[in-house]
Amino acid sequence: MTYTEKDHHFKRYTVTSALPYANGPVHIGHLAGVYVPADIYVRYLRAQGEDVMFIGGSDEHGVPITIKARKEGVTPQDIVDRYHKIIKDSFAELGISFDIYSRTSSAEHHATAAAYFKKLYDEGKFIEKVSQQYYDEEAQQFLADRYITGTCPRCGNEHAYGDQCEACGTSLNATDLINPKSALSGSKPVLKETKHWFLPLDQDEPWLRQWILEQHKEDWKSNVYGQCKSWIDAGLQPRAVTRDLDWGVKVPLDEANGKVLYVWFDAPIGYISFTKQLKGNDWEKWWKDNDTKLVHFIGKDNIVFHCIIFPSMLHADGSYILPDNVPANEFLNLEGDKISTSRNWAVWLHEYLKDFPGKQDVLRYTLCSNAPETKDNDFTWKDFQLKNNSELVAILGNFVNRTIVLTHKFFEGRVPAQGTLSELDNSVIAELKTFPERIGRSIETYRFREALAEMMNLARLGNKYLTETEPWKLFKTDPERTATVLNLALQICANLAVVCAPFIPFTADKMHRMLNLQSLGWRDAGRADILACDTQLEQPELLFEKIEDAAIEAQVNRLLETKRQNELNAWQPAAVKPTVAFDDFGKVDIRVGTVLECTKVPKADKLLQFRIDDGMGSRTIVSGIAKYYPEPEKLVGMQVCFIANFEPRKLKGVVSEGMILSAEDKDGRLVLITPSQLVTPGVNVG
Ligand code: B3M
Ligand code: ZN
Repeated sequence: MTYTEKDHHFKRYTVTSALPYANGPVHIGHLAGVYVPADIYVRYLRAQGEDVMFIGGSDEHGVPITIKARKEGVTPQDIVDRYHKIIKDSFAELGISFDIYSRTSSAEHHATAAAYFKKLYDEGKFIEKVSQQYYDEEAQQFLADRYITGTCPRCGNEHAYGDQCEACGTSLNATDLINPKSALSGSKPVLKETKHWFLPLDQDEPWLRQWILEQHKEDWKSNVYGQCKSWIDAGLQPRAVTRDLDWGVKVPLDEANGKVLYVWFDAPIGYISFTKQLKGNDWEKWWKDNDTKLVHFIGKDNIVFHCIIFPSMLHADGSYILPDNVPANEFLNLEGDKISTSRNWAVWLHEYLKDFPGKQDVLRYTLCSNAPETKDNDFTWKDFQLKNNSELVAILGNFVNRTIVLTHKFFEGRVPAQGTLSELDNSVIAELKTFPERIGRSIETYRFREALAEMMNLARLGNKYLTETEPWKLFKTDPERTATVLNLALQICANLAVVCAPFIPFTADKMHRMLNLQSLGWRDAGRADILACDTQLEQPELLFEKIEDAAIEAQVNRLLETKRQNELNAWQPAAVKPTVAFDDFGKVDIRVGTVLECTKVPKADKLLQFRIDDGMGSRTIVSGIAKYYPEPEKLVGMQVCFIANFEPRKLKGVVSEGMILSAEDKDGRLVLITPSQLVTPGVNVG
C-alpha cells in the first residue's frame, strides 16, 4: 500500500506518458515535462511492490508528420519509421522503463481506434454535421490542424493552429481562426462543405464539472485544475473527431472516404491499443476496473486533450475508468529561450547520450531538480555542470566513496560490526528512518523535485555524520568505535541505493554492485541493518566524475552557432525607404575612384582614411569601416564608388570630402561597392 492511499488500495497502476510525435527526436523539454517524472513514479511504485504498467509509444499521425514528409519529399511512413526508432532507442538508453513502447501506425492500433470510433458511432454518441471547413484551392486540400494558421481568438497569438493555440493552450476549430492562412500554399483558404463527426463536449459539461472541479479540486495540480476550469467555464463546444486527410486511421464508414480520425482522437486510444498488445486478453482490468489507478503524464499543452477530450471519449463508451490524476508539467526553456524543434533550439536526447556517454543519471538528476512542475523553468549548461560537480560528485559521490574506501582501508572491505551506539548514532538512525516515507509521499503526490531534494538530504546526513565522527582519525585510538561508525555510514549508503533508484537508476545499480546489496524493496529502507555485517564490498568506483568547463563550452558554442544560423535564416531585407523623386536622386553625384592610400585614422578605432583618385586629382574620404579591414593597405588599387558632392566634414581632425559606398551582409561581413570592371577614375555612376 502506498503512503497516501487513504481508504482504497489500488490493485494496479496504469501509467501513461504522452506519445511524442514521431516527426523529430525527443529533447530535454519532453524529458523534464513528461518522461523523467513518469519514470520516477513507476520505478518508485515497482519498488513499493505495486503492479504497474507503464505505457509509451510514438504518435505517428497528425499533420506535423505529413508537413515534414512533404518538406523532405518522402512518405509519412518514412518519417515515422526514422524517428520512432531514434525516440525508442534514446528513451531506452536513458532508462525510461516503459513496459511497452509501441506506435500508432501499427495495424493493431488502427483496428482498435477504428473499432472504438465505430462503437460510439453505432451508439449514436456523435453529432453528424455538414459544415464549412477551410479548403486550399491551390493545393486541392482541406486544411486541418497545422495545415492552417491564423490569429487565436482568445489570446491574439498570430501563429495559432487549426486545432490548438500553443500560446494559451486553447483548443480551436479551424473556423475560429482570425485571418486564416494555408500552411501549404500560403493562400487565403476558402470555405467548402464537408461532413464530420463531432464529440458533443457541450453535453459533457455537467459531469466534467463535477468530476474535475469538485472531485479533483484538491488533488489535481493547480496549473492543470486552472486550465480545465477556464475551459469549462468558457463553455465547451462540440469537437470534430474526423478530418479530410489521407494519413491516419481511416474512418470506418462507407460514406467517409478520404477521411481519417482526428489525431487527438486516435492517439490517446494508443494507450489502450498498446495495453492490448502488451497484456493480450488480460488488458481490460488495466482500463475498466475501479481498482486500477490511471495516471497520465503530459506537458501543459496536452491538458485539454487528457482532462476533457479523452475522458469524454472514455465516458461516452461507458466501460472505462477515468484518470485519477494528470500531473502535467509546465515548459522547460533552454538558456533563456523557448525550446523549438523548428529552430533547432534544443538539447536532443540522442545527441546528449553521444556527447556525455555514461552520464544518463546526470541529465535525469538535473532535469528532475529543475523540473517545471508549477511554472516554466530554464535549463542552462552551467547549471547542469554545477548540479553534477557540486551535488552529485561533491555530496552523494563523495559520501559513498569515502565510506567504502575507509572500509577497505580499515576492515579489508568487509562490513564491520555495529558496536555500542552513541547518542549521535541513535539520532542518525532515528532520522534515517524518516526518509523513505517522506520521499515516498512527495513522489506519490507528484512533487518530484521535493522528493529528489529529500533523497540528497540523506546523503548530506551521511556526510555530516562522517565529519562529526572522523573515522579516518578515530581508527588509531578506537578501532571498535570506527567499526560502528563505518557500519552506520554503510547502512546510510545502502539506504541511498534504494531511495535514489527511481531518480538515478544507473547510479543505484552501481551502488548495489559496490555494496553487494541484494535488491531491496522500498519498505526495506529506513533501517540501519539492511547491509549484513561481514558483507564483502567491491572495490569502490567513482559514481560521478567532474564535468570540465570545456565540455560545457562546447555545448554553449553549439547553441550560439545555432542562434547565429537562425538569425541568418530569419534575415529579411530592410523595408524599402519612402519613394524619392527622380530629380532628387539626380542631385546625388556618385563617382568611381581608385584607392591611392588607405590608413587607420590615429586615435580612432573605427575610422579609415582613404586617398582617392577621383579623376579630378585626388581627395580624402574618411569611412567608419576600420573593424572590417584590419589591413587597410590591402585596399590600395581597388576601385570604389563614392558620393562626391556631400558637404565636407571634419572627422577626428581629418576633413572628409564625400562618402564611400559599402554594404553589410546578413552574416556581418562588410563589402565595398566596386565596378565589375576597371573604369576611368571620375566616371559617373547612374
Ligand atoms: N503527440 C504530443 C504533443 O502534443 C502528442 C501527445 C499525444 S498523447 C496521446 O507534443
Ligand atoms: Zn491563444
